[in-house]
Parts: sequence; structure tokens; C-alpha cells
Amino acid sequence: MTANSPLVIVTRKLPDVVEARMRELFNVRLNPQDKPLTKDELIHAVQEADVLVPTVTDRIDRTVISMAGPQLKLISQFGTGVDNIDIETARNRGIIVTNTPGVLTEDTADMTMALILSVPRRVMEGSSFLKNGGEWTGWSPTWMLGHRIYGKKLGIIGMGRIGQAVARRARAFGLSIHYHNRRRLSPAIEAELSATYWDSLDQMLANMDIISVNCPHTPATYHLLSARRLKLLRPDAFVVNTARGEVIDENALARMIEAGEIAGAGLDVFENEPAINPKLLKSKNVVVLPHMGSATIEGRIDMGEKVIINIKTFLDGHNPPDRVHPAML
Ligand code: 8YV
Repeated sequence: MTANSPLVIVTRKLPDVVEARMRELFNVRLNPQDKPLTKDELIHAVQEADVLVPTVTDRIDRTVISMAGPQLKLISQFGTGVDNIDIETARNRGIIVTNTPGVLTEDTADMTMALILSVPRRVMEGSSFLKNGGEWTGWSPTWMLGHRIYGKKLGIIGMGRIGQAVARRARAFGLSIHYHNRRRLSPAIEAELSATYWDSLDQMLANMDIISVNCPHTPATYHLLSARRLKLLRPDAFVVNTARGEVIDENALARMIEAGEIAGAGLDVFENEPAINPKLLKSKNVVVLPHMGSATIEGRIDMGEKVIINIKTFLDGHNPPDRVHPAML
């Protein structure tokens, strides 16, 4: 590795083993302080880097990409979602974009299940009561009653890898599986998951007990759960989102939960992260998590490994395996 080797700039601190391997393989500039880059710093990075490794917290928009130097040839996202990157502008400038699909499927599905269980069963509420010094006078037949999971209808929006992993888990909890997706699954997968397809999202929403958002954020899915669609939900329905905040009109959701028009929500992602609608923070019917879906050490190391494979393959003159094409979105 020489100082003349292609420069790889990583925008955030990654797990130690990932960084150590990157140092062995590449001429890499890391961010040990983990301070997110400002827009100016990002622009500076794309003017110097041959390969940029951003995360969900970096907005690689048209302005940033337009300022890139001609040496920038690869944006290797540490993450599966690429809605922070203007893929179209990158493509027009001949910059390849890759992501890290597959390796965070099971972790994200686990977190989705955790929220599906936590909200109706009031798990966080019970725990906070005790931890915040609530006076527990002992077991009571009518106190802290939530709602049964078994036998309820789960409507999954987005039946890709993560949606299907959620379905597999949810079946074991006795939920019946319903889904809406751009494309209907093959009969074999539908049979394996005992999944019912709803061509009409509106009709599915009106009939479900729990909705789980598992689709990517694209221009087509922005506010897919709009105020109008949220109104279709039954007042005893719960909403879970581990995908992207932008898929739900967060203000409308917060208003409707406050008004008792929706029973509650489990949210790992928000429309304007790290900001969260204060109504959601206050509501006892809402469980909020700070975007932790893929936050396992194993998952983050696997993501790093994917990034390394994409960069190494590209620098060796081959097509990186996890290339994102605009048509995929
Ligand atoms: C990642 C995610 O941690 O991969 C994704 O799409 O939402 C997260 O789990 C994050 O995006 C890292 O860039």
C-alpha cells in the first residue's frame, strides 16, 4: 500500500476489526472521532477520495455529487438503504454505488418482532414503571393489561428479504401473515409463509391488527402511509416501522395516536432523524428506539466485510457484487 494507492475515505467510525482490515488492504482515511461530516467536509471528501464509504447519516445529494472530483469512482455505502445517496446523479457521472444487502436481514427482523411484541404487551411501559420508582403494590388481575398477539393479523408492507424474515418469525407467534408488495411473491413462497397477498394497500390497512413497514424509502414510498391511509387503520391497530421514517407521515401518525385513532406504534426510525416528533416521545402507547435495527456487533462486522469486498473487487478491476442500479429502487 503506498500513499499513491487509491484513497478510500470512511465517514464514520466502524468496528475495529473492519477498520484494521481496511488499513491492511487500502490507503484509507478513517474517522476515529466518529464526528459526522458537515456538508463542506463531505464535499471536501468527494473531491479527494477515489472511494467514499458513507452511512445513512451522510446526505450524498446532487450538490455533493456534482462537486466530486473526476477521481471518485465508487460510493460503497455501509448500509442497505441508499436513500441518502442521489443514485441517478451518481450514475450520470459514472460513479458506481454499492450497498450491504442480506447481512442485516435477521437482526432487523428480530428488532421488528421486538417492537411487535413490546407495544401491544406494554413491555417498555411496565419496565419504565418499575425503574422510575413507580409504587408496585403487587400483582393485580386488571392492571397493565395489553393485547394478545396470538391469532392477530399482521400486514407487512414490503415483502423483500426483511419482510419475509419478519413473516417467518411472526408465524411462530401465531400471527396470520398478510402483505402488500410491488410484486406478488411466487406461489411457493406464499405457501411457505402462509401469506395472503393484498393488491390494494388501502384494503389491507383497513383489515389489520398490526402493520409492519419493511419497504425501502424511495420517491414512490415517501409518505406511503399518508394521513389519508393512516385513517384507514382500525383504532385498535398498531404500527411498527424498522425501515425508514419517511415512509410514514410522522406528524399525522403522532396526531392520530394522541387522538386515540390508532392504538400505538413501535418505531425504530423517524422522518427527520435524530429529531423525533415530541408527541411520540410523550405517548405511553409508543415505543421508540434510536435506529437500532441492525445494531449488533456481528451485523456491523458483516456489513464492513461486504463494504471491503465491494471496494476490493472494484479496485481489482471487476464488477462489485452489491451494485445498486437506479432501476432497482
Ligand atoms: C444501517 C439501515 O445501520 O442498512 C440500513 O439501511 O437502516 C441501518 O440498519 C444504516 O443504514 C447504516 O448506514
